[in-house]
Amino acid sequence: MADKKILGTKETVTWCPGCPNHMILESAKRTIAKLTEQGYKHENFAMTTGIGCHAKIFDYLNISGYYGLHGRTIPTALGIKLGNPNLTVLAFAGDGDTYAEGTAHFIHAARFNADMTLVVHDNQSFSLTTGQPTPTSQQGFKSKAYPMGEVSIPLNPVKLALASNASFIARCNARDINHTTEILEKAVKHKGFSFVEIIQDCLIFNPEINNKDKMMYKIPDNKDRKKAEALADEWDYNSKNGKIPVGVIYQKPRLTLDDNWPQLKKLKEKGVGWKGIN
Ligand SMILES: Cc1ncc(C[n+]2csc(CCOP(=O)(O)OP(=O)(O)O)c2C)c(N)n1
Ligand code: SF4
Repeated sequence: MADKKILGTKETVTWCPGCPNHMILESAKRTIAKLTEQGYKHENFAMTTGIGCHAKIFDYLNISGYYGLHGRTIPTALGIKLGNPNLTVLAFAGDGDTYAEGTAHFIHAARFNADMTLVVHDNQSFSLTTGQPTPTSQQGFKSKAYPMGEVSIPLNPVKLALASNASFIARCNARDINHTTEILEKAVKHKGFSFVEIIQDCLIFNPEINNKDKMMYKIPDNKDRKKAEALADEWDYNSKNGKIPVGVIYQKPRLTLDDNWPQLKKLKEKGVGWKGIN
């Protein structure tokens, strides 16, 4: 097992004290430690990030990878997967990253069903750049960029994932480390594109939407499409009331990118990267 200690680094953590990114890091470490106990190899994990507060996780989590570009977390992860389909690839992204500049990548990664995990730290704000609204920010969100308040209706990422035929869709609460670890483990084990939307507070730039813990309730793993659509409808990223389902909202395995592409299938069967078949 990769001792949780070796999954950390010597870098000074610069997230604000109390920022739930600390908890997402802890959940990621626990997940990897648990999976290595079950036979996954520490050296076979690879990560990518975008640019943002969330992306600093690259400096604090001791696995190989690539500190990517803002909005390009997903294609970078996909590139790693195409280079060696035997790697266990985790893409850490922000909501700005994924649902603004990276929207097209999100849709197509879900369609391609590459066997990788996307972890979105959704704090409903472009936080590193001091709090402009993202596509999941609530209407009325006031910031220096929008002093009159955001007017557009937020998009619902769970609905977008369903419409894009994602084969695994989950949501969890950054502050619930045990549950997040459970969900991340299921996401990594899922064969195909797994999307985990983590609801995260930003203590500094969008405090109006913080403390949604009381609105959240855990659901049993769901495989039914109609039920998933109903669950996705329960919370629209705007309301400060109502219920927010957390857990596996939808899972339906189907052929992955590796299964559909003979060259990748061959690399998978041989357990090698491209160099290994030359
Ligand atoms: C290609 C590109 N576009 C825009 C930026 C500017 N930029 C850097 S971080 C950031 C905001 C990140 O927001 P989000 O992805 O939601 O992450 P958070 O900081 O909230 O964790 C932006 C817009 C950039 N560095 N590169
Ligand atoms: S600005 Fe917000 S998201 Fe960034 S580290 Fe601070 S609390 Fe976390």
